[in-house]
Amino acid sequence: MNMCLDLALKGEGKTSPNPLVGCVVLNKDGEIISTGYHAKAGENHSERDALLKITPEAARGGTLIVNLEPCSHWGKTPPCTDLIIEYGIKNVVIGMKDPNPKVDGISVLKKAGIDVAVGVLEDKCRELNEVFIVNQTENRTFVALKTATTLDGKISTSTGSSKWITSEDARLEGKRLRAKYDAILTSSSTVKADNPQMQHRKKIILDRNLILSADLEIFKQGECLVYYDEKLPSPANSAITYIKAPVKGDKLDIEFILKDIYKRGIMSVLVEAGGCLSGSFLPYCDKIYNFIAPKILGDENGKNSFVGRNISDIKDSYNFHFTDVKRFEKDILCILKK
Ligand code: AOF
Ligand code: ZN
Repeated sequence: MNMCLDLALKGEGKTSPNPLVGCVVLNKDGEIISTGYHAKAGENHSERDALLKITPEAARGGTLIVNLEPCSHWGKTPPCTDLIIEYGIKNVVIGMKDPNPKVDGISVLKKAGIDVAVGVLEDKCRELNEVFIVNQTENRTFVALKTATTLDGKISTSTGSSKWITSEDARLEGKRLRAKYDAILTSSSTVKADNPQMQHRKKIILDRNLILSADLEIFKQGECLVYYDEKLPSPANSAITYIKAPVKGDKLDIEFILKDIYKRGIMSVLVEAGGCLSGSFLPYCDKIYNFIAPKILGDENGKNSFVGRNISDIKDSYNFHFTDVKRFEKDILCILKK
């Protein structure tokens, strides 16, 4: 199963809206005779990828191991259960049940007389497909947020000086994280302050008052979606997708935007912004990547990573739990989930 998870990761960043799936096939003597993975939505599922590399004779009486329940429905590709049965596989070992309601592979395999074991390394399997699980069970985009702070939770000094809080290896990891997500999201204030490139295939920019000019670095690469106040006239620029959004309080309505990006097929998003937008996204956030540098500003006027509300009781804090901590040469990365 660990091998399946490694194989599945080869598809990372390329399978959306589909899950990450890897498969290992053993012959009746327990020897590995094939492996496969899902490389891209619309292409073969991992089970089909693995089985089509071998003959039914080689696989007969063997075991198929896969991190997600094999599908039993016609989607863009035929049901994997048909092929598993046709190949005479005797045992199927599954990491987790498929949250996709169309899939009922376990019963189909059992009915065909195959021995099925479910729940092997289940926690790891669920973690690998955390985005797919949220998409399938809650019909919404998975929201992750990245921030880089000093030990006292500051993202810049009071004058906005922030280059750089963390060191290069941690910043590189921050850029690598982007590739896992369908889109990155930021605010006009971040773009205005830093004129960043933010390399990604899809970028979402919240620019309520349309203050950003189209010649900024961020617009020079990738597909850009800009959300702005619906009361303003539509800007004319064919290279950028401008989308009207309602305003709630004095901000663009985040719930509207999250629903809209899901409709547009964005299954996961990484928010990279300053304290205001990060604070507004906290209620919708599934996962936080918080890089921490061993620096302390010690200045109450320094800018905080999350702002936007007043609370007096500690019980009202947003509660996450740590799922992982990674060490870099100087900095650390804390990973938290709801
Ligand atoms: C994958 N890769 O290896 C497995 C999947 O439209 P289709 O035919 O690609 O079907 C997509 C569904 O198939 C997906 O939502 C999931 O429930 C199931 N299993 N999908 O993309 C795989 N095993
Ligand atoms: Zn399948």
